[in-house]
Amino acid sequence: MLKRRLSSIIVIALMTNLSATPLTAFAETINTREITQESQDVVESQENEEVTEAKISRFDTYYSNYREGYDTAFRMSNSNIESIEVNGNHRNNSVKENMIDGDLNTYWETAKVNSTNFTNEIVFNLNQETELNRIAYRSAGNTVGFAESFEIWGATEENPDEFKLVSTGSTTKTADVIEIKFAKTKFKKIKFVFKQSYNNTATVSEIMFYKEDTLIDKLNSIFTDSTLSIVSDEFNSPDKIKELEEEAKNHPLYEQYKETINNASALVNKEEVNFVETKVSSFGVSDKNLDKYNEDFKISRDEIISASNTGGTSNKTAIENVLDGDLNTFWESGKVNTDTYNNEVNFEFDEIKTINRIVYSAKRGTNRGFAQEFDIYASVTSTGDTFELISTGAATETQDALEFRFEPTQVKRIKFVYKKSV
Ligand SMILES: [Ca+2]
Ligand SMILES: [Ca+2]
Repeated sequence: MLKRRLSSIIVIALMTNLSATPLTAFAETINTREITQESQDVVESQENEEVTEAKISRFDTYYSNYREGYDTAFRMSNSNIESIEVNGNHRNNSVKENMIDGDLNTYWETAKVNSTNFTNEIVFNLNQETELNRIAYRSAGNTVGFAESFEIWGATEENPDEFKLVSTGSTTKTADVIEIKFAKTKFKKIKFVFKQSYNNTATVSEIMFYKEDTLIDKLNSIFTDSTLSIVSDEFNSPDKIKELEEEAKNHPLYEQYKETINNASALVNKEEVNFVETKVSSFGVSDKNLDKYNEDFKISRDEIISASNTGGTSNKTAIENVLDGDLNTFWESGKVNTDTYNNEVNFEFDEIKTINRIVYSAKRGTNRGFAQEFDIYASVTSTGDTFELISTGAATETQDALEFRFEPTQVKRIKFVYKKSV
């Protein structure tokens, strides 16, 4: 489909603008995965062995559609829990069995609050010694009794009566299931100590034990930070990212990470952007030939998966109107450009396409809102701060459809910024 490689999109838009200001900054809001992330500082325990500071984050997997598959692969079965011991008994009907009944609404609560001479702790005795590196924990739903500061101790089959400190951690109370991650360790017994807890009581609505998942650690470190713009050295080559992708295909959470992997792959394999001044010309395709021309070269409407704009809309117009192929329908921004604000329209394609043109037309009967000066940014990813300026142009207001031409560029998302308009 060579013909489609150089395609245009039809943009029919009206913009209201009073002043012109250069674009100074652009950024996207990124959702960060972690709520907290403790440093991996290593501290020395009394036995002079390494004790890791736990990494604590919201346990997104618990809320995922793929939890069942994930648990099958990585969770220690509750059938391996021989018994649970608590040193503070239980309050009312909040019995210890509630910790592992699979129901977040039921919980264990100690009958004895923490004090200067009492610290709540729970010991899980296992049938089979098991190597674990994570505990998923949730307090009672109202966060009363949440373990704000805790210690995890372990005893092995070889020395079942000798507990050693494995990890320490602290975090802000939350009603979410959290993941507490530490260096993988063999446990015959697990002791969870409530060093400090909300309201000094101790509660657990569910506690779950997980084995090491080395792949998810890699998948969570594909990008260097939450801007999702720089691929980590470990994966920053076509071969390396391909290898990770192949490995990830068998992981229970692959569907959740697919987009992240695709975005990293797009950046790693990205062709260099050649910035040029936009070549502005009349879009010289006659009405008679337009359908055929569009069929050959235009990105079709169903290949554009989202259209959005900053600044809202006015006159009951909609951004969708710029894609409907009808010159008589238009979009108008609800906000005018100012010294600190430039209107932008954004489009996302279903996949990366190589395009070299935007076709643009103003509202019928008036040139109000015509884009006299503009910047065009492109990104190869579906999310992240990865836009690059590919072209800057200027045009004289006209009722003609104009073609804004730039170098063939790979585009997943494209952003058109009104720097100055009528
Ligand atoms: Ca429960
Ligand atoms: Ca239209």
